[in-house]
Amino acid sequence: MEIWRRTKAMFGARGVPEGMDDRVPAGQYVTPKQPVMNMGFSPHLGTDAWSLEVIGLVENPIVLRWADFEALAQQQEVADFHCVTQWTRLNVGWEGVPVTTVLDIARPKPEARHVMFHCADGYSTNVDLDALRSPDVLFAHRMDGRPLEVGHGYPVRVVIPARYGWKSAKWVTGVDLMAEDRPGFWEMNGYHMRGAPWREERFSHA
Ligand SMILES: Nc1nc2c(c(=O)[nH]1)N[C@H]1C(S)=C(S)[C@@H](COP(=O)(O)O)O[C@H]1N2
Ligand SMILES: [Mo]
Repeated sequence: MEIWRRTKAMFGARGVPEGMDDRVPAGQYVTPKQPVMNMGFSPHLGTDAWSLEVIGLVENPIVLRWADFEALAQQQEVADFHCVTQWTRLNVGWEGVPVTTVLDIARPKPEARHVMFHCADGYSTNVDLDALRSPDVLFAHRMDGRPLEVGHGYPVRVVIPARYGWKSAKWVTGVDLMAEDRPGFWEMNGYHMRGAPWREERFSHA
């Protein structure tokens, strides 16, 4: 793989820069440039066409249009990104709306325990609601100081630093709150239901 060859050239055989071992989970290597990882195609979705629907087990189902979303308090953060195909990118800069802000508006019912994200490319992925309550989980619209590139999820994507990258849904348009866990696109194809990189939860063995 081309990235791996370049990484080894930069960072040595283990693919981890010096002093960064505690930032890189087992089985990962560091890549200097974030690849675009798509199931299929990159939908071209303008801010006018985009909306975010929050449905399922919520007291207040909502549809946020771009203007509503932009008006919510924004947060910036720097976080590491771990893809299950073994690349890790350190210090990715993100800006967006904390997912907790949107959940506070929609008000999950007490029986809601899991979420399915739905995306404009037909992709879906499931995440446990507790993980989404972490303050570093964002609906992001800027990456490294610029609006998201189309390939990285323009106009809005999810970012969940404590999960492998496949849970960070790009071109996100829907959030469905559920009582029971259900598999999304990759989870139906053998990926782990939770997918925590520090536990190396890559695949389910059920
Ligand atoms: N809608 C959608 N979201 C997606 C994907 C996808 O194919 N479609 N790929 C996932 C995978 S496997 C990873 S690693 C990250 C990659 O994000 P990036 O393309 O910005 O590097 O997006 C995730 N989110
Ligand atoms: Mo990935």
